[in-house]
Amino acid sequence: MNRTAKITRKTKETDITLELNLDGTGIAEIETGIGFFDHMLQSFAKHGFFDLKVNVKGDLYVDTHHTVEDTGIVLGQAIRQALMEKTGIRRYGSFLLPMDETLVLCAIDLSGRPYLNYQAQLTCEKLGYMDAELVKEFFYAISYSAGMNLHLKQMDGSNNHHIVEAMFKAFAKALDEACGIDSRIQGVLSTKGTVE
Ligand SMILES: [Mn+2]
Repeated sequence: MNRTAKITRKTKETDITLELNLDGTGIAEIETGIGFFDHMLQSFAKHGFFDLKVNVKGDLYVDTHHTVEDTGIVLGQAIRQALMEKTGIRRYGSFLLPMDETLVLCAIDLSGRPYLNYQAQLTCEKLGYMDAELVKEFFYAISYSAGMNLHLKQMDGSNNHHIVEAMFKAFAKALDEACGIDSRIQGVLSTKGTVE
């Protein structure tokens, strides 16, 4: 079974086409117009074993805000759509990802209820061409559009590139676990009977 989604979303600010396969191998074709963001999305696909195609034509003449935020919205929608009724999935996932001096914790509950707890101290304004403050906006957008409880916490680290890359990789690993199928689970893993 391949759990996939294809979403197109066009506004006056961005024009996005995104294809996601949760049961992929990590093949990524990313073009957002923001080099650092492409690098992060490629890391996300690779380390989560997700196949991901993203094409964004955003209003980069304004700044990088709409492009990053809207890509988060659409990626969250794709995750939600690909998971369908969430039958048989583990629902919870977590990962503690080291990258040199950096250590990042990510914990996810695909509960249907959006929540973001983001704790990181970036000390730069820009990562390449991308505004550093947009890292939080990106994860906020995903948590709300996918309906997931997402905790991302920098436990240690000083290099901003490492901290952000570790966040994307920890998120990928935790999401891969949470989306994974456990054959012991009959229906949906909830005493309430639903995680919509
Ligand atoms: Mn890197």
